[in-house]
Amino acid sequence: MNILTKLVTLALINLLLTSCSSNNDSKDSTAISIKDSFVREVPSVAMATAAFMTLSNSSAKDIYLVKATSATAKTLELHTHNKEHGMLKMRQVKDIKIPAKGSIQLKPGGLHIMLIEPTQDLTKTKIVSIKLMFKDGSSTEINAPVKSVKKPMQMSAKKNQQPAIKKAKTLDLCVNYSNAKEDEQEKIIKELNYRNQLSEKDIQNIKKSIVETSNTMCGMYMILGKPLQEKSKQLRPMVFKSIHVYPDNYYVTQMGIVVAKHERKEGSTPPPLSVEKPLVMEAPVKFIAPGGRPMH
Ligand SMILES: [Cu+2]
Repeated sequence: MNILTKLVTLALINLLLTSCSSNNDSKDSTAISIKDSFVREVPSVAMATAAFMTLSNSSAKDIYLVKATSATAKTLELHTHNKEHGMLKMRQVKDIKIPAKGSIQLKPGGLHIMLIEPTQDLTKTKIVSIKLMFKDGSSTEINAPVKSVKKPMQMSAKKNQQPAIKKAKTLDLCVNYSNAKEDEQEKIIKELNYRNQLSEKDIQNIKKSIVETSNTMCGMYMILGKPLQEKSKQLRPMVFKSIHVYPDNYYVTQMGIVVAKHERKEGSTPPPLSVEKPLVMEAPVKFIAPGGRPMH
């Protein structure tokens, strides 16, 4: 080998090394970060389980997960769920795209990594190592904890739909109704009905957006929103009256039912909460008592 060939060889090696290291920076695996990974715990007789996680891509190009391997199962496949004839069915996919500057969630009922024929008892294994391979040949390894996912996904999906409304305080449901979306509003009416909060008049008037006597206070809130001001007073045992001030009207409720509506104009005062005492009338007949004194 003469000096020239030696130099050329060295230069080539150098070039290879530098191009390798610059490649390193743009490797798919370095742009990917993974969080919340777990493998579903299954009984030792189960033929398969699945791994879930969130993959984030910090680079400006789409990255494709193309393959996964693990010592914990014979075969690993990339899967998704499709709805067919109203049923969720699993399908193998050739890759999973992690969008540029974005992320993708592998979750029960959606995309997942299927671990077919586990080689270990997953009720005893705590951590599963999975190697994820990307389109450019780079790879990364994750350690996913084994977690028991007790509820079937359909049940948990159903449970997740309603709890906000089921748990909400009645007053909040009444007050928030007017700002809710249309499909939410239907659910709120259903829930308030279930709690026996609404009168028949409410159901009619909510659609008409008017408040009349025999609407409930809840119905009034649903139609008009929260009042500008409220004043309540217990008049006597079991009689509780309130005045609700709205821009155009005062509404008086008694025991939670609208009993009166007064126009609110410049200079008007709210109606009194208690009815004035009846005037003492003069007795219609004057007579002389046995003692001789006039009575009335
Ligand atoms: Cu699957």
